[in-house]
Amino acid sequence: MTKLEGRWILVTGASAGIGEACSRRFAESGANLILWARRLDRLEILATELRDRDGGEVEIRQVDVRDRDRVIREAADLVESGRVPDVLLNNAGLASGFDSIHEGDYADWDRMIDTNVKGLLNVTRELLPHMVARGTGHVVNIGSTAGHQVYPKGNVYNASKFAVKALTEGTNLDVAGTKVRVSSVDPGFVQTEFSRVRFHGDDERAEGVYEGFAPLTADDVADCVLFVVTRPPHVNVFDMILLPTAQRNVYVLDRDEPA
Ligand code: NDP
Ligand code: 8X3
Repeated sequence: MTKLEGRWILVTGASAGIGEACSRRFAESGANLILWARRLDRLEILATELRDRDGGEVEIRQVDVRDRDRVIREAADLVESGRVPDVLLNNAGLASGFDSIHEGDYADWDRMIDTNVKGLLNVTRELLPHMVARGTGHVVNIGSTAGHQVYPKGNVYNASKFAVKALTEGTNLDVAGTKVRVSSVDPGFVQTEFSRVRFHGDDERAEGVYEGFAPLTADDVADCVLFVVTRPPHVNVFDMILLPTAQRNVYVLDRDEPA
C-alpha cells in the first residue's frame, strides 16, 4: 500500500464537489495538500477546516486552470520550493449548456474545451516533467462515463471527456520507462454543483437530474480515488468506472427505483 502521510497532493477544482471530497479524504490520510480553484473564499474555509482537523499542511491558490501563464507561475513555485506533487489530481472541469450541436453556444464550447482539455493539459505539462525527472509520481485524471459513451446533447462535453480518456492513455504511454503512474477515475451521475453549472445556475432543473434515483455522492468518488492512489507502487488502477446502481449506461436510468 502507498501511504499518503507527509506526501504532497495537488487537487485542481478543490472548492466544491468531487475535488473537495477528495481533498478531505487525502487530508484524513495524512497528506499535505495544494488546493487550486477560482473561488478562493471556498478554499480558505476548507483549508482552515482541514488544517484544524488533520494537522497537515494545506496551501491554497486561486488558479484558473485555463490561465496558462498563471499555471506556469504556480507550478514553477512548487518546483522551486521542492514540492513537486506526489499525486496530481486533475479534477477541475465542467459541463456548460445542454444543446444540440446545431444550436450550441460558442462560449459554452470554449469554456468546456478550455477547462476540461486545455486546462488539464496546462497543469500536466508543467508538473509531469518533474515527476518524470524524479522517476515517480501519480497523475489521476477525473474523466467520466461521458468519455466512454455519448448521449443526446452531450456533444462537446462528451468530446472533452473522450479527450481526457485519450490523454490518460497517451500520457501513460509517454511516461514508459519511469515509475510514474497515470490513472483515470470515470464516474456516472454524481450529485454536486455540476448540473447547476451546466444549466447556468438553474437550480430547479439541476435538481431534476437527480430525482427518482440515488446518484453517486462526491464522497463515493473520493473513496475510489483514495483507493487508486494508495495501491502499492507496482499496481496502477488504469481506469475505474463507477456508476450509481440505477444507472445502467450513460443514458439508461432506473428512476423511481424501489428503496
Ligand atoms: P462541481 O461543479 O461541484 O466542481 C467543479 C470544480 O471544478 C469546482 O471546484 C470548480 O471550482 C472547479 N473548476 C471549474 N472550472 C475551473 C477552472 N477553470 N479552473 C480551476 N478550477 C475550476 O463539479 P464536480 O465535482 O461534479 O466536477 C468535478 C469533475 O468531475 C469535473 O471534471 C467533471 O467533469 C467530473 N465529473 C462529474 C460528474 C458528475 O456527475 N458530477 C460525473 C463524471 C465526471 P471554482 O468554480 O471555484 O473554480
Ligand atoms: C458527468 C456525467 O452523464 O452527466 O460527467 O455527463 S454526465
